[in-house]
Amino acid sequence: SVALKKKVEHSIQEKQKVLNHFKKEHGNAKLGDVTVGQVIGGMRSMPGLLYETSKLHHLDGITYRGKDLYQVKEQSPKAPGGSEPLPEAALWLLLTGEFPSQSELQEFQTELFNRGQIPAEIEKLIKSFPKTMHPMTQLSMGVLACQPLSKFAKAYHDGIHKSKYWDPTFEDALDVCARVSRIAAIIFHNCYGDNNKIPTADPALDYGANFAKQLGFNDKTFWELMRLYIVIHADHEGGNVSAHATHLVGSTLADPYLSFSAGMNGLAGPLHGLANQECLKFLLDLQDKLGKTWTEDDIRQYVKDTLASGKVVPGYGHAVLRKTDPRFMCELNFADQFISKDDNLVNLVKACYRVIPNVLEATGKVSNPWPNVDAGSGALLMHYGLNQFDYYTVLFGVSRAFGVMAAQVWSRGLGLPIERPNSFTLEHLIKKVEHD
Ligand code: AMX
Repeated sequence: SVALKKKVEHSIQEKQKVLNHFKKEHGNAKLGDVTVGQVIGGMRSMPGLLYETSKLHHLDGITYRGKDLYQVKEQSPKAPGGSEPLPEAALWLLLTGEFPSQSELQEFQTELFNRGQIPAEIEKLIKSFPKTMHPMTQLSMGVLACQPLSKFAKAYHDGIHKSKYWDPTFEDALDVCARVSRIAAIIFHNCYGDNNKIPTADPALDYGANFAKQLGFNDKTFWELMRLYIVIHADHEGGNVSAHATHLVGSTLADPYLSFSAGMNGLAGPLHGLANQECLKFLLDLQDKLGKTWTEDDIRQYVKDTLASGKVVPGYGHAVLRKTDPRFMCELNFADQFISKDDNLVNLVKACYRVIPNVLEATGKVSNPWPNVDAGSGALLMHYGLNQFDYYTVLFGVSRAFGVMAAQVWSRGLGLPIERPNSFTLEHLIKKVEHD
């Protein structure tokens, strides 16, 4: 959309002025001290990244351009007759700080639909991935298969001036967001169906509905869930593994396809995006063991046994959050609004929420005993019949594209340099601390 590109260009130019002035005036200001514990402990809470699209607060949760998820849900344009926010409106918000007008939105929806087309030979390549390959591996490879289409890589090769890097990054970022749902739909049918019979996308539908339709789901409430799901998983500031991996690889001027694929490899880890698959497995195992007549005491004991066997309780805890994840609350609210009170699995999610935090707290070591986004998403998807749970992280990946790709436009727009933090061997670290 010409309007969107103009808006992004204008706000990047304005922000660049602020950044340059700020860097000149305050480049040496201190943001805090780095402790040995942080160097050894995964850089937890260490300031180290400029990331424009979203900011996580340890109690309020994620804000997209200053708006928390409840505000996003309330203020976002919706599908006709719908109540959930639209992914393409969230993408516009992440890029510009504002929601699009109705006419801007319609034009943008058409544009994303057109950008989503994948050349036949690349579709054929993605369709040839083996059924048994994990869907996240297929997602990462599917994105890489589209990399030859990168406009940034071509522009860089043709010698583009560095002040213009943001422009082909913007083009690629929108293309990646538009294409990733098509790639994901192909993967779904590669793994669980017939990839010669993928339902066609409909230009009259919005992004979330079209994605759901291509997966083979025609229930309008599921379309609403998909819209909400994509919006709430899109961005979680810059330090989480998928955003940081995308940002890090992008800082080398690797194009958005290469960077996003790297981010997806990080999302595939069980402590990050794969946790939603693990979480559903945890709930189903619990149901398997206890039947559908479980009690809260049964859950308590099951969680204690899980901890005693040296495993984490998936869906609980967070590196930054210290309260129930608002994304989990959005899922619960959706369940309350749309899902009948006799869904045993959804009721189990709710019962776990009543029981698990106390058990985790009692260990005395878990920094955050509250549920994160993954504690609820699987049960909602199961309710609508999406029970291929090794696919769930792919849904997360489709959504995450919106945040990390919008952020990459801004990283190139602000001319952020290649990342290169300092590392130590343990011997160097010990020497340094003992000498100081
Ligand atoms: N179950 C059991 N133990 C847990 C736990 C949980 N849910 N959450 C944290 N702990 C343990 C840690 O393993 C660690 O134990 P250790 O000292 O023996 O190694 C200790 O508590 C302290 O960890 P922490 O400071 O609370 O957490 P962290 O910042 O190191 O890790 C996270 C955060 C999310 C990886 C961790 O809470 C976890 O493993 N949770 C379960 C997996 C999960 O739900 N991941 C999804 C996160 C959201 C996402 O990215 N999708």
